Amino acid sequence: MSRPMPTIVRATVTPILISDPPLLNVLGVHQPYTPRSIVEIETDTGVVGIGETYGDSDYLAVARALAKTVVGRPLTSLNGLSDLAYESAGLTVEAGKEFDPAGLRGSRTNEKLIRSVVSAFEVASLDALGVTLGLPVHALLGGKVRDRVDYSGYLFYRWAEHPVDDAPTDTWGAALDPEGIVRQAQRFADDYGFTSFKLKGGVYEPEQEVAAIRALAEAFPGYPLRLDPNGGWSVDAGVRVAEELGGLLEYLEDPTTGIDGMAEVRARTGVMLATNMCVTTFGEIPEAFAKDAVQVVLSDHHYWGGLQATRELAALCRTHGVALSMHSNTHLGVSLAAMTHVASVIPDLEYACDSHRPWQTEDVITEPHTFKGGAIEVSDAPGLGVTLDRDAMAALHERWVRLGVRDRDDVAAMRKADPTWVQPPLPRWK
Ligand code: GKR
Ligand code: MG
Repeated sequence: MSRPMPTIVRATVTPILISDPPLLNVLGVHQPYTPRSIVEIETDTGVVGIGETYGDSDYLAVARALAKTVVGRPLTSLNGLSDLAYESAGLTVEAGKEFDPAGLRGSRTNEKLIRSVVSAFEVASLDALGVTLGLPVHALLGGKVRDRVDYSGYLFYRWAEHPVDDAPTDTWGAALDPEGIVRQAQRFADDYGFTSFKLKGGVYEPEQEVAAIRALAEAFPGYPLRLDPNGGWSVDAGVRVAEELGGLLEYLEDPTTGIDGMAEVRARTGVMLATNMCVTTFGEIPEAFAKDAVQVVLSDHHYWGGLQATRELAALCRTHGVALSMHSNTHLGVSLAAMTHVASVIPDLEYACDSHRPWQTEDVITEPHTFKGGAIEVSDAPGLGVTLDRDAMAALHERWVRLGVRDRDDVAAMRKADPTWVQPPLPRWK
């Protein structure tokens, strides 16, 4: 006799603000606090699952609308979540197709917005389902093929402190030149055991960032290295860097914007190119793959629509001989747990995934993950294997209420240090 499906009796979305260091990128600098959303799904059997996603106002509005409409649905109705999200938010796929070339996450479309929100509801549902069945999330996705998932140390040019009062502080100090970047990498290697590094670029003239990569290669011989200016270079600058660094880089990430620009850098240099900007939705795949614009897709399970969608993406990539790895944005342990589960089930994951998590000093789970040997162990506990720390979440929510920061805005944050700062038009560096 089949058992009744658990039904969703409550869904809540809690916006939080998490502290963030002054990390620099092509647009500006991270704010002292950045928004995230925590989703909880409770079943009629009293099980609560959790998910996490972007927390900016447009995401939050869609998440709140979806939270109202999932109540009463079977926990396992995951394939209908996307249609429900469009309907409850009053959005359509066709509308909102705008390309924001300066956005660090590529196109901003309704589809991506919806998928990013759905991802947190899908993860929360899988967490609840796993707890109900006594199975880890990776088992619900077909089972892990590895026990540990490798992450790469994510290096940033940064200031020692935010240029505003009452901002969070940390002990990392400034990193504004090759020596500073090598020092940062050394601490990452010592504290977390990372054995590959990615440098966020687009901050200085490409030649200066080339010098930082050379310094890393010298300090960490044989370590895979990556450089990501978030589309901040012209095609010619991308070609120049690729030619100068070719042999030292595992891959070059989004040297320039757009499929055609990426395809040209690839055609002129043969260097491996990765992206979390020019291919961020399924619709962008056919043209990008046909033009050989991308050799590694950096999936972000949030904006691809969840863990099942990430597996679909992995299958598509495999079919076309394109590799898959993972992108990251500022996030906490719920997202890291979800990333680790899905990364554990993808057979051909050849590249260490990105994670901002080492930069975060706060979390909403009771036992934040620790990177050992640069990796996170895949949990076999039921569900995601993490427990929500309600007091911590309440404190971060209270901060969201009190400070009124609703969106991440790296340009506005930079203006606090330089009142003349405006969003740099891309390419920032020719
Ligand atoms: O955190 O500044 C940052 C990054 O630039 C982030 O926003 C990007 O989305 O990490 C991301 C990337 O790989 O492009
Ligand atoms: Mg990137």
